[in-house]
Amino acid sequence: MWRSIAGVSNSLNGAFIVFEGPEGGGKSLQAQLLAVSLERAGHPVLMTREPGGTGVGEAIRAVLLERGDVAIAAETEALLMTAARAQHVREVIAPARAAGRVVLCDRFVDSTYAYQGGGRGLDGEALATIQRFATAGVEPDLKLLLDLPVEEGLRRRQADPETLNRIDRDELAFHQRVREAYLRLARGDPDRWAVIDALGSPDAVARAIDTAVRDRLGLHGAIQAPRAPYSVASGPASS
Ligand code: ATM
Repeated sequence: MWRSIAGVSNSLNGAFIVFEGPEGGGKSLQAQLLAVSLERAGHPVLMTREPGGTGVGEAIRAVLLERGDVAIAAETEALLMTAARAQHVREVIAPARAAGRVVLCDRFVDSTYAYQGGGRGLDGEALATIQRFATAGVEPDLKLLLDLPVEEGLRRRQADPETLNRIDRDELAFHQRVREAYLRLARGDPDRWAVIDALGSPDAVARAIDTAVRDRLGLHGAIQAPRAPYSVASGPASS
């Protein structure tokens, strides 16, 4: 299986790359663009997301995000996010990596630290304990933080009100704590995180991501550069 030894590995087989960040940074679009870029370079890719990615995970997602009518305590939210992850790791992520696919995941463990830890104020040690149980040691090789000011991210999200979920509707201060938590996490482990300025155009963000993947994973030449232009008709993605 691929391991991230910068400058040594020339294969992405089994690499696990996660997209993280506050709302409106365009994670979903950028994951799709990176998938296209990697597949053009001959790497088989699996794209997935959290909460979700499995039958039970998508059912949990619907309860967590789409049900405005049920009360969900912060602890319940953390456990449900983490329960979905336990299934996702075993049913999707670990098998795909073992088969040599590059796994691109829209959110993972750090979303729980940022939203339920930073945003909701839950204890980080308690969250870390349940993450260890859920992931059984499966860890991303590279974490891409698509960072942008919270006001701009929420403005982008609100441009598409139909897709707003329960957590999007939380107060501005909550989202600010989430962003700060992400930036702290990235500062604490700079080898694994790449902080990407998500304010730029989708093409500029995509180029920064390609560069981060090449540089951090020691894959010079593995991804075609420069990227082909992509048509992004509707502006930044909503997530
Ligand atoms: P997106 O698919 O738009 O990223 O939405 C998923 C939501 O779930 C997102 N919040 N909003 N709005 C972040 C939230 N989330 C958590 O709070 N904790 C988690 O562990 C995960 C995976 C997601």
